[in-house]
Amino acid sequence: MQASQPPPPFYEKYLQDDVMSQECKDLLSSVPSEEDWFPTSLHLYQGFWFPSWLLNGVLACQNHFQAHPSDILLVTSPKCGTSWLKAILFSLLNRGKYSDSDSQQRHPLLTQNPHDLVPFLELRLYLQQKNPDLTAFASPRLLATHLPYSSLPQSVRDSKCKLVYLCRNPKDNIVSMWHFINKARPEEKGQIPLLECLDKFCRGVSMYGPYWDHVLGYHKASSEMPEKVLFVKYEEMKEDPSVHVRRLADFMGCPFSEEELRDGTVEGILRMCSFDNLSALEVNKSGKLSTGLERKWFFRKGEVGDWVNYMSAEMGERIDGVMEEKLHGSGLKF
Ligand code: PAP
Repeated sequence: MQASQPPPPFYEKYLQDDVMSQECKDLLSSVPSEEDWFPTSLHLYQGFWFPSWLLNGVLACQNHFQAHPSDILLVTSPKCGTSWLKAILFSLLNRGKYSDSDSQQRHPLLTQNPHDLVPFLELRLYLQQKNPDLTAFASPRLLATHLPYSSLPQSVRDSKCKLVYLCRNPKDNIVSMWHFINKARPEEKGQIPLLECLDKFCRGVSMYGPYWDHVLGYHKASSEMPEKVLFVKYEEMKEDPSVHVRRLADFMGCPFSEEELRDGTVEGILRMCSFDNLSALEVNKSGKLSTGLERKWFFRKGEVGDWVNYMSAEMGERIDGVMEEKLHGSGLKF
């Protein structure tokens, strides 16, 4: 009897010759590249590193996405708490529909993963179709991206749409990414040593990296256009989530009423979106996203400071040193 073949890795379909545009193929063969962990290659495009399987989606998004002034875009580097913020932003915008106990039983987060409810642009919509029809999205459209500020589609930068940017302490970010990559890699490729991830990160070579340039781009945009870009840290959200949920609601133009503040709406949203609640739901324990990634991979620990359980003090100091040097003068600290 023949041994069954393992399923193809999730990215394989996006690398097929008939799926990739000629523009993307030309780019892939002309820009600097590095080995990635998935294991595909990373390519330096507009100053940032993108996996080969993703670049087609990035180009399609840049070429075709038309922002509306009412759009709200969540922006993160991968593994900065995207799933959590997607859940929170979705709940904030749709809270009117699920305010009583009957409608709460039908809350979409109970049966759908945050990534299904708030789709990525380049990492889903424009990865799966060159120019997807977005007319079915209700206004305001809630969408997400990992793109750096300087690589956003021109219409996003030109329009009055709003951007919520979430970043995270790089040490926890690396540890989270390392776990994720090791789950997503084909089993026969084995595990990647954490030190290898760290070495590349410190050279700026990570998905959508250099990490510091990603953060700095949005930090600057937020300082210059606070009405357009809200800059949020995962650690601050964890420390005082209700303050930040109110800040998010104000920024998105849907502030809490006095009555909502009295009747526990903020706490209800935080309970629904908590790590414990979301990670225990059947929908997040099994099955795959349409991109092919397993839903359960997006819920690991959801803690601040978990890096100490995986990195030596020296490794931590090395990252701190690089970040201090790169963020020098920006007023930004982790
Ligand atoms: P993405 O950027 O690839 O979409 P993202 O959702 O940012 O991934 O990464 C998952 C991280 O968010 C995990 O962090 P960890 O590895 O350090 O644990 C995951 O546990 C965390 N996370 C997911 N849901 C929540 C939540 N509800 N609250 C807090 N953290 C969460």
